[in-house]
Amino acid sequence: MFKNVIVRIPSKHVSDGITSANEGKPIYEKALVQHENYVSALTKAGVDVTVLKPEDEFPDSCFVEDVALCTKKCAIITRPGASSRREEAALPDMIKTLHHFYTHVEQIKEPGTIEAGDIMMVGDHFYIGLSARTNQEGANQMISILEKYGLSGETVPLKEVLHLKTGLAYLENNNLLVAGEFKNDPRFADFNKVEIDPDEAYGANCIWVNDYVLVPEGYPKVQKKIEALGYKVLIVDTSEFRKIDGGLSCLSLRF
Ligand code: CIR
Repeated sequence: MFKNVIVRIPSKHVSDGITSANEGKPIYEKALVQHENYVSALTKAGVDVTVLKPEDEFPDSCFVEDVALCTKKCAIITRPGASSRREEAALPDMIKTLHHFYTHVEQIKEPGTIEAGDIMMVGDHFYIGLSARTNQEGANQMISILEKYGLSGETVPLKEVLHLKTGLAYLENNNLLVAGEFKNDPRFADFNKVEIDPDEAYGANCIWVNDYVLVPEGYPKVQKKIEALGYKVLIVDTSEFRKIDGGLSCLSLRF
């Protein structure tokens, strides 16, 4: 069960977020409304949501998932690989909030880089994508920290997607949404794999929150597959975040 979630209100300059998508720029006012609806869906799923104030000078700062890993035992502040995002991990209100919830707060150090969108938690084990943002050194540091707390980790090289969780979502109960390059990855062979079609690949970025799964709006096949597993689905429109490569998981820390 998750009890707590941390989010950050989008920056006024969210339209300047890093992107590889060709879908135009996010509209700030619309992003704000979508973010409010996201918080409402999380609240409905029974978690307490801590809403951090906007940090206008960081266009991508609403994607708080990337700046920390929140485990059962400790929080780990990351060191983002994107240079424009590096200082997001040092924002004082985020650090203060993590210390409020955790006795143990660790930190990834130079030359390690890691963004926690590359980390998927499955119980006490953590899959860590090696991506353009997360390097081997960052993954090694993360695994050492996890092991210090009786947790474990392993790396997964990425070829196509931005972050590991762009193409994978663990929905608990051994259920794993898999898209694209992960469909035949032997590391995930023992999961109950729910394959996402290429035309709905973005829809693989869902989040499990207690009895609910939040699913992005506009992915009916993904929605049906998740409902067929017995989950209660909450649909959230993320169109503005999609324009800058963001999705449901990126917008929160859940623990
Ligand atoms: C970035 O490129 O860093 C942002 N525009 C999107 C971050 C998405 N975060 C995530 O997948 N965890």
